[in-house]
Amino acid sequence: MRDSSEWKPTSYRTHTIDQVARNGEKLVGTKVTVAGYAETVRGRGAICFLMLRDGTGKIQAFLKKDNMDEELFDSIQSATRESTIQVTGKVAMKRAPKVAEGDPVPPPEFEVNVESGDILAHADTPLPLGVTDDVRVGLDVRLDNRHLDVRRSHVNAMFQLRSKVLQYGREHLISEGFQEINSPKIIAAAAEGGTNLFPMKYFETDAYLSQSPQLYKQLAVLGGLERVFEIGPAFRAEKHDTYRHLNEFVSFDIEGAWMDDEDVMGVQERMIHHIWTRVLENDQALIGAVNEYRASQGNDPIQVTVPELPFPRIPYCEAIEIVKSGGGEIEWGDDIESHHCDIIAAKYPGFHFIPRWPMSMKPFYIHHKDEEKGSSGGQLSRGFDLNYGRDEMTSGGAREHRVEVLEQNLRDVGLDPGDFTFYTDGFRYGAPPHAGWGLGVARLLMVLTGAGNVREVVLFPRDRSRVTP
Ligand code: AMO
Repeated sequence: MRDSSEWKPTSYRTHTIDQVARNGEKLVGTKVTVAGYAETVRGRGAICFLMLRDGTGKIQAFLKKDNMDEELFDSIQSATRESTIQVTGKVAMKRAPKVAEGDPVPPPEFEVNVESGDILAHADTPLPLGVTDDVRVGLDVRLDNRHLDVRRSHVNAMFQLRSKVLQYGREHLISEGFQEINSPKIIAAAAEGGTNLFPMKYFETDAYLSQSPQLYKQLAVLGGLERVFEIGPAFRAEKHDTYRHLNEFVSFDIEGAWMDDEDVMGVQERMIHHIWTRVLENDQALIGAVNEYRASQGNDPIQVTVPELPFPRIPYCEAIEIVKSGGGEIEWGDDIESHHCDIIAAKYPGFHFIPRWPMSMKPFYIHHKDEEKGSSGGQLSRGFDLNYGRDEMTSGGAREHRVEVLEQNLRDVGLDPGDFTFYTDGFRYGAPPHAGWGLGVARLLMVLTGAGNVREVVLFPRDRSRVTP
C-alpha cells in the first residue's frame, strides 16, 4: 500500500514486502529477509503457509519442516495472529491459479520459501479488535485500541492521506514563499478569548496552553519574516461534545505581510486546489483502500474532484439572506450555525468563503472594514470563514495593524491592553498591513476522506472524556 521502492534495508529486513512483490521476477532465487505481522497461518503437518503483512503489503511465506529448524517451524505454525515474525528464504514464483480459457492470465505472484526466521513478539489472544476481519466495533473501542485500529488498511490509508495533505499543503505554501515557524505552546495571554484556556502551573507563575499561534505568527510577520506558516497543536478548554470539536487539534496557520483578506483567501484556495490535485495524481491507492472499506459497509465511494477556482465568496450579509429565504431563522449579527450552513450548502455544495463578518463577532485582532456597514448599520470586518457543507474549515482575515485601534479593540472586548504589551509592542515600530488564516486539519481531512467524525482522522484524539491512550 505504500511506495517503498526507495526504502533502504534495515537490520530486520533486506526488503519491504512490497519491494519483493513488485520485483519478484528479478528476485526469484535470491535470498531475502522480510518481517511483518502474521495475518493468517494455515497448514497442518509438515507444511505451513504464513501470510505476512508489513506497512507496505502482504506476501505468503511457505514453510516446510524438512527445510528448517523444527522448533522454529512448530512455533511459527502455532503463532497467534498479529505476532511479529521475521523470515529469511528464497523468493519463488507462486503456482499460477487455473484460469478458464479466454480469461485474462493474472500477473505472477511471489512467495518466500522460508529457511530460517524468528518470532519477534507474540500477540496476545483474543485481539481486542479484528485487524483483517470485518467486525463492527464502536469508535470508542477503536480509539481505546488505536495501536491495532491503525493496522486496518483503510484506517492506515486515512493516516497516510493525513500525512499527504500536510506534505502537499506545505509544499504549496513554500512555493508561494512562506517559511515554516514554530511558536510557543506555553503562553501567558489568550489569543481567542479568555474563557476556553487550559491553565497550567509554570514554576512559580501561572501560564496556559496556547489556543492558537495567532499573536505569535503576527509578531513573526511584524518582525520581518513576511510570509510564515505553522502546523501545530492548539488547545481549547471547550466543553463541546460534537463530531467536529476536540480539545486539542492541529491548526494549519499562515500569516503574510502586505496582504489583505482577499489575498489570503487566494492563498487558501490555491493550497486546497494543489492538495486535491496532488492526491488525485498520486494517491489513488489510498483513496481505493478507503473506498473498499466504504463499499463493505454499504457506503458510497468518496470521489476526489479538484475544486474549481476561485471558490465562491458569499459575504456574510448575503449568507444571512440565503438562510432566511431558505426558511432558516436568523438575524443579522447571529452566528451562522450548522443548520444554517445546510441551507447555504444546498446552493453552494463545494468549498465557499463567507467574508465580511460583523466586527462584533470577530476577535480583537481583526481589521474593521472601514468603508462598509452591514444591512443593519453594524460595523463589518475583514474577517472570513471557509466552509464546506455544514462545517467551518478555516477562519481568517486581515489584521488590525494600527496600534491605537488594536488597543481600543482590546478594551472593547473587556481585555486590558496592559496584559498584551508583548504583542502590541510589536506594532509600535512600523507595522506592515498583514493577514492570515487558521485551518483545522482534521476538518479538511473529513472532506477528503469522507470521515464522519474528526476523531477518525486524529491519531490519539483528546476530548472531554478522553486523555488516553
Ligand atoms: P478559529 O478559532 O476559528 O480561528 O480556529 C481555526 C480553525 O480551527 C479549527 N478548530 C477546531 N477543530 C477542532 N476542534 C476544535 N475545538 C476547533 N476549534 C477550531 C476550525 C477553525 O475554522 N486565530 C484564528 C485563525 C486566524 O484568524 O488566523 C483561529 O484560531 O477548522
